[in-house]
Amino acid sequence: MLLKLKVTAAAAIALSTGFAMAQEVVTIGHVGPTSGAIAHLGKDNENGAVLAIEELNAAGVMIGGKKVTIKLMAEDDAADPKQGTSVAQKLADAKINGVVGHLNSGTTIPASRIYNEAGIPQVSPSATNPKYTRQGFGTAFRLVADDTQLGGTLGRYAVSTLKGKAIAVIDDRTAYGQGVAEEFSKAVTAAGGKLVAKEFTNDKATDFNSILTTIKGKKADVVFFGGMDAVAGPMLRQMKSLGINAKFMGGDGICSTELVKLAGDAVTDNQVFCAEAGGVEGQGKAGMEAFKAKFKTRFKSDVQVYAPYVYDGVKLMVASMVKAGSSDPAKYLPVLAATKDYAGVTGPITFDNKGDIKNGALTLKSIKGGKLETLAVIR
Ligand code: ABU
Repeated sequence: MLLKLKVTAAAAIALSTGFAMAQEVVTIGHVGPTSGAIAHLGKDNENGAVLAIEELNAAGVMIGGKKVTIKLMAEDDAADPKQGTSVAQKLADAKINGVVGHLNSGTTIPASRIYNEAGIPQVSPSATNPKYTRQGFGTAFRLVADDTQLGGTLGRYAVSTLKGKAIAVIDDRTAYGQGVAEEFSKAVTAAGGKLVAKEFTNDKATDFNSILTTIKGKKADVVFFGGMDAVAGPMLRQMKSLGINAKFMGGDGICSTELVKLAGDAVTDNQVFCAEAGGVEGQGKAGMEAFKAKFKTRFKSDVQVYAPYVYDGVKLMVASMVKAGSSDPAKYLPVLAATKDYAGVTGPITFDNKGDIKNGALTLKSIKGGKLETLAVIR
């Protein structure tokens, strides 16, 4: 009876001081495509946020002298720009304290205007189209290298290292796919390489016979695809059916654990090359391996690509609130912007004046022995 009375009294206090209680919950939004063809990547990112928040709450977070609980508000944008802006508005209306996301450039860029207008800090763990941080929004931050760096490095690699003589380019017409393919093409031309075909598809396509037949006719020895793993996998299978033995390259969108499964036995060792838009070297490798092991124990699945960047994004955002002594976006935003040498599992994080990571790395990988193997970390 006494216990019941105590609980009821606590509930009454909570109700009567609803505003004060609400101040003790800090809400971080996460948005990615948790439905559709790249749901595996969206879920991977979301799990990065879940893990960070579980650890923060377990350790206990004090902001401005008060213990707070961090809450995740996770939304699905289905990699669709319209759905992306709709969920961004939902998060802005809910007055979240910050957002980590979205996954795709095509959703991140339009959503960034909504967060900027609402004054909500946004950290993208994976959107690589340069435009995201070139809109003059003080609320937009990126934890990875951009398509200029990705496409440029891969273009030079195609000519100088793979010795491609006839290079074909395909893109999926998304903000990411088209952007990275353009940067790749520019770098190929600048390195003295020859582009023999420029084709396009879309991010939901499953039949590539027509464009691959054209590419076969041009005797391409390197095929670059600007797009995501869900399209690249079937494309590789159809290349094999058509007898195209060219090297296959792509950016971070194809550089996933899932691509290895999707391509299966359609690829040979050292045929597929891709680059993650980040990477760790030296002592940083042990921290990344520990993160991957922890992630596997918690979610019973391997990291796809960007879960560690989401994890860092959430922890960095909360660390900025702690340092500012406030979860009010207007108060912690300048602290977040001034981030210098934050020790993330993805490496040291310092932002430049656009909100881009300074001195971001790329990790060049190739499929070998049924796994993605690291060839080099490039800065
Ligand atoms: N960076 C590859 C996947 C996300 C995007 O930029 O669309």
